[in-house]
Order: sequence, then structure tokens, then C-alpha cells
Amino acid sequence: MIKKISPSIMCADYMDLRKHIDIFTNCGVEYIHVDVMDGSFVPNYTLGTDFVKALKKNSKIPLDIHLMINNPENKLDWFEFGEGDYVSVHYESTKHLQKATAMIKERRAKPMVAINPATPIIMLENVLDDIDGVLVMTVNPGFAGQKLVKSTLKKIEVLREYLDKNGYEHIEIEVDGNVSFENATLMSTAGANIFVAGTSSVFEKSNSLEDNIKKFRSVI
Ligand code: S6P
Ligand code: MG
Repeated sequence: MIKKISPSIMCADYMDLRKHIDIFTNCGVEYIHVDVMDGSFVPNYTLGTDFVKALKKNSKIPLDIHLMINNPENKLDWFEFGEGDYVSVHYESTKHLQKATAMIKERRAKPMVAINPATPIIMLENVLDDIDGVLVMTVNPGFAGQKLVKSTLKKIEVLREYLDKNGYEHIEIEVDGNVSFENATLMSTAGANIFVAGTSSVFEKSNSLEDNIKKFRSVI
């Protein structure tokens, strides 16, 4: 599967967003990862509806919207997204998962289900026909700059194998959380193909964003 980069925009300098987006465009990153947090599903607030709208208007890069909000099926209509965008809803955030994935598909975007580190992959068994990707959280969601939950490396490997064996070779695996240069190689070998790049890689301050993206591309 083609390996893709999705820089996490919550890790960017908000006063310099235009510059960052231009660099993403020039470097050919495949997605922009947008973390939406509601202070309830996770203990933090981040980007919201207006921010997503501004990104849609000011960038041609497809969005990879990560909804860390309770009952996303009641709030999807608030967000601007469409064909080519990925939208992730958490397995743990709703009792009506397929309602949410169907709403995303109706708008011609690609639904993805996200699972926290402690959620077993078997929970995905009955939604595999409804999704284009699985977002494997490799930290507990809520904050940038956390340490990898190591057991998730094996989880990626088992999930890739399970998908391939059961006729779901087309389902992409995205990884999110402490995807450092070093961990990205391990995750890639385990079978991940979309990589959320945050403070531990492309926004790492000792090098430029351009150089970090080039380096990240080479390690995945
Ligand atoms: C965390 C969020 C992530 C972070 C990303 C940051 O809840 O979903 O997308 O933005 O993990 O990257 P890093 O390298 O600081 O962990
Ligand atoms: Mg995220």
C-alpha cells in the first residue's frame, strides 16, 4: 500500500498556518490531520468547525478529520467535508457507529473508525464493510507529545494480517500518537500506511519543517 503522511495541524504554530500549509503543499503531503476534541470524550479542547471551514477554503490538501467527540452522529452536520476527505469516529464514542459511518459516506467522504490503545481489534469485525480505514491510536487520545503505548505495534501487525486474510486488503491503517522517526519505521513494517506526524517528527524543532517531512518520507 502507498505510504502517506498526515501532519497534525494542532502541532503547528497557529500564527504561521499559511506558511505551514504552503510547505505541506510543496512537499506533497497527502492529508492534513485535524484533531477535534470536545472536552468530554477526551480531557482537552482543540480545533472546531470554523477551523475546518477555513482549512477547506485555504488548502487543496484533503483533510483527515479525527473526531474525538462523544456521539459524533449528532454533530457531523456541523462540519464541512466532502469527497476525498477522511473522517474518523471513535468506536468508544458512540452506540451508533454505523449511523456515523453512513453519514460520512453519504457526503462522499471516507469513513474511518478509530480505536484507543486498549480497544481490541475484534470490535471492528462488524463494521469492516462500512469503512475505508482504521485509525489505530498509538497513545491515549487528548494530547500531543505523549509516549507510545508499545502494545499497539503488535496490534497494527495483527490487524493488517486480519484484514488481508478476510478480504479487506483495501482498508488502510492509519497510526496516530508518538509517530516519531524511529517509531514510524516500526509502524510501517508492522503494516501501517497513513502516518500522523506531530511533535515527535515533522514539527520537531531542531530541523526545518521541509527537512523533517523529507526525512519522515524516507523512514516510512
Ligand atoms: C492526540 C491527537 C494526535 C496528536 C499527535 C501529535 O490525541 O489525536 O493527532 O496531534 O499524536 O503527535 P505527537 O508526535 O506529538 O504524538
Ligand atoms: Mg489525532
